[in-house]
This record gives sequence, C-alpha cells and structure tokens, in this order.
Amino acid sequence: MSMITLSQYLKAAEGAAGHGRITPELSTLIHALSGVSQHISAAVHKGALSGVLGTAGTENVQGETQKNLDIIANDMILVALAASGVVAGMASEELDDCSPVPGHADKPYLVLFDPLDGSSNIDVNVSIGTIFSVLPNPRTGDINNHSFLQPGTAQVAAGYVVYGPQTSLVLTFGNGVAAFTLDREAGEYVLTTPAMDIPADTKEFAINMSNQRHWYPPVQKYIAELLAGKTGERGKDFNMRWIASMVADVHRVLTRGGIFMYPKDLRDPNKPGKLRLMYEANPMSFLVEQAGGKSFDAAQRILDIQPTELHQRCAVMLGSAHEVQRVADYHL
Ligand code: P6P
Repeated sequence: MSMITLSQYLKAAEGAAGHGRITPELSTLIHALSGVSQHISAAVHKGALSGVLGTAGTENVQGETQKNLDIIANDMILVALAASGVVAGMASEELDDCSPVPGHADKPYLVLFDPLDGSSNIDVNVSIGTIFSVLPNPRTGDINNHSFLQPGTAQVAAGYVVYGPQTSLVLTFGNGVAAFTLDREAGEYVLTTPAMDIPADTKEFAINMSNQRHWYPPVQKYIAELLAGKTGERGKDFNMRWIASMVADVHRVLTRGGIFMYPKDLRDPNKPGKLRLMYEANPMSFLVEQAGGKSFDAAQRILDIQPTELHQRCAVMLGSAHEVQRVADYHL
C-alpha cells in the first residue's frame, strides 16, 4: 500500500482544483491539531503511568467533574492553536467563554473543540477522543462568544482524533471524509481510508437504553420496532452498541454504518438534549453528511440550526441515511 502521509495529503489538497482545494492556512491549522493530538495520544496511552488520571476536583461549565487529562488536553490545544498563527480565537467545552488569541483578531479561522470527549471512560481504558470544528472568522471586530454563533453549514473543516487501540484522525473539508492512522514511530498520520462511506441501511443502533422511560413517543416507537426485530414490522433483527463515548460510537458509524441517537427526553423539557451543538453535534454532523449519512436533532437538520449560545445542547440522531430519515419522519 503506497503510504500517503497527512502532510502529503494536505499538500495535494492545497494544489487541488475547485471544491477540493484548501488554503495553506488551513493546512497549517490541521498540522497544529495533528501535532498536539500526538502529545495527547501519548499521555492517554500512558494511562495511570502518566500520573494524570483521576479527577482534578473541579467542574466545567457543564457542571461535569473535570478529569486531569481534560484540562491538560484543553491547555495543550489552546497553546498549539494560538501558536499556529492562523487562529483568531477558540472555544472549548472546558471553558465558560471563548478564548481570543491576543493580536490575532484578523486571522482566518475560529476553532471550537471538545478536548477529551467521553472523559468518563478515561479511567476504565475505553476509547476517548478530541473533536474539533473550524469556522471562518466573521471579521466583525474583536472576537467574542457571538463570533462563534454560526450554523454548522458554515464549517470549513471538522474532525476528530479517537484515542483507541489505534489513534485515528478523521477529517473533512467538505469534499468527503478521510481517515488517517497514527504511525507513532514515524510521528506521522498515514492515510488509511481515503473516502469513508456510511451505508444507507444498517442493523446496528446506538442509544443509552436506560433512558427509555423518558423518551418522547417518536423515539419510543422507532426503538420499539428495532427491538421487535424480525417479529415486528421491520422484518429483520437489529443489534445494539453503546460505548458512551461519542467519538468511538460515531467512528463505528462512519466505519460500518449504524444510527447513533441521544434524543431529547421528558426529564427536562427545556433541555433539548445532552450533547453540545457547537463542538460535538456540528462537527460530527458535517463528517456524517460528507460520508453520505444524515443528521437530525428531531425537527431539523443539525447543520441548519442557528446557534444562540456557545454551549447549547441539542438532540442528535445521526448515521445511516435511511434509518435517520425514518425516525425523523416519525417526528413530523
Ligand atoms: P451517557 C460523554 O460524556 C458524552 O458526552 C458523549 O461522549 C457520549 O456519547 C455521552 O455523553 C454518553 O452519555 O448518558 O450514556 O453517559
């Protein structure tokens, strides 16, 4: 297999014609993310030997206990992206407000990220990941939280790094989805899947079944059909997976299909869902649509949602197009 490195892939994309073309500044940004993800990967893979497992005794804006590695990963990314010279500001799940890069208000990109998603899995050695979303700098003056409130369709790039048995970088610029595997000895990501493609049909669904009594009727109806399997109107059996690490669950959907759901539930009618729009649902939805899948919140395409708050949440149903469409139609 001819090995194409991330660097070579980005160089080719800079020289590409038309839709596939990217800017040298975007290459620089992805290189910065590549580098910092390798440091995070090394820390994650050392686990308890790194002395940074366990909690930091603090809570983030979500009210979630922060793991040491959450904070370390967050700080590493802030430093790396500020140093890239192409980022005007950043927003993170771990920071209450955005983090403008001093003196860089005119730089081309804004980056939102979840530095270590699925962090409840860190101490039990289950895959976790870094999710990122790249928006254009609106260049409306100083960078503030409002600068980031752009719909998912505005993204110029999105991706994640999953720290699992392999460390993989999955990336889109709006011209398909490419997956790279980290060659740790070489210190380079190598292209291993040039075009990820989600089958329109699937037999695999991912949802946290313990919340079933709280779901609204459309999701109750849809999941009941899947559970009925060949004894019901679907006429085939389904299988369930729930890793409780969005990056790992979505990576499986991108790799072999499936539907991933975190629906809004009855416990808090004012809370549209658990997952965050700007740095979880939007980047994952961009990737999923670019791989031929669909992504809805219940009422609409996630990428069309006009954000009103940096840390707003949304319901998520994404993956194999025919299944997502089916459950979305039940909401009509
Ligand atoms: P639950 C991890 O905390 C996370 O934000 C996502 O990565 C994951 O899909 C979800 O929450 C898991 O939620 O309620 O099943 O623990």
